[in-house]
Amino acid sequence: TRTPVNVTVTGAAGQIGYALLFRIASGHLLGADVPVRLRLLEIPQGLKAAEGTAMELDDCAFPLLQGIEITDDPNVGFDGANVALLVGARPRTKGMERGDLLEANGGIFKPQGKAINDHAADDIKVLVVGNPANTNALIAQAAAPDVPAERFTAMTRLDHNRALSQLAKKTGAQVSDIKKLTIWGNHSATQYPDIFHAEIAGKNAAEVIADEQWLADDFIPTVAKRGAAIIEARGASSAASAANAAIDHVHTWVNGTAEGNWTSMGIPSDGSYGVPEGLISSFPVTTKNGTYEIVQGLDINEFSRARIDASVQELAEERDAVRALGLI
Ligand code: NAX
Repeated sequence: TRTPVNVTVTGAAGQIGYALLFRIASGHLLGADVPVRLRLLEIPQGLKAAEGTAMELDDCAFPLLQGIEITDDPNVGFDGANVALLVGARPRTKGMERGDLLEANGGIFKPQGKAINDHAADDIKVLVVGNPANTNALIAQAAAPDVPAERFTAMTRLDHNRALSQLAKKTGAQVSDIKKLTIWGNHSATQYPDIFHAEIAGKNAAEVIADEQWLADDFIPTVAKRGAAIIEARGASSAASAANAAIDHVHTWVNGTAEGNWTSMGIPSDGSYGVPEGLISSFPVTTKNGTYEIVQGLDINEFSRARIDASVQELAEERDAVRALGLI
């Protein structure tokens, strides 16, 4: 039998947490043969609801679930963590300026980064889901100098999956026929879903579509604004699809991408594709044996260049703002 993996989920009592925890416990995060121990990290007001979720987890009698611990202390929550899913964040409320939002989240992600630095297992992998995800990941990473920087990642897999689904719908293909799609940049409205290297049943997607206007006026805004459309329809923000994407992100990171395909992850830039080193930006990546690599050598056309640059510019501004606040 395999050693259990310690998985910490912050914001465990929230709606993404509720959609996420049961799938982790049933083996979808790491594999059907990997036992897990869950740590639920919440703020004091969230502890009671987290206890309720833990009761339901107990009631599922998941064979792989070897324990649940609930805490409001990051030092306890990340102790021995192998995987950390940072979901809890401070949402933007009405009238809140970006600086206020970044500062409030700094108050969450800086101490969590420090606790990860001091207490997590040596092989810790971090996925930041809570928004603004890329910059929150940067804040946590900066507070964890002893952890290799590349272990801090931000979620753009939901955007990736949304783009796959839109493309499948447009072309009548199955999502499983679509490969090599890329989300570039920030998980925000400036993100750039790129189909110029994507393949649909082996054919170049941009050539299959052959409609730049659809790309610019329909596909890109539909993917980028999907979160708002879900809120409008559901009366609440994406939860199950976000949890699913978090599962996909970590599963792919741990278990590898398929030959001839790649995925999108927000990761610290090494300067590839003109993205300033250190920014946590989304790239096309392949994964293998728990590590990832940026796909190199893609030809970036003018249409893509302008959109990647705009999103990266936004990330640089967020970085400068958190730097000015002393958060990194
Ligand atoms: P909820 O408001 O339902 O839940 C958030 C939970 O986090 C609450 O239970 C709260 O008590 C807890 N929390 C707050 N501060 C905490 C802290 N310091 N430590 C531990 N727990 C803390 O939000 P939910 O719908 O679950 O969304 C969570 C985050 O995901 C939001 O920031 C949201 O913007 C973000 N999203 C990110 C997505 C992505 O693709 N990267 C997509 C979905 C989602 O919008």
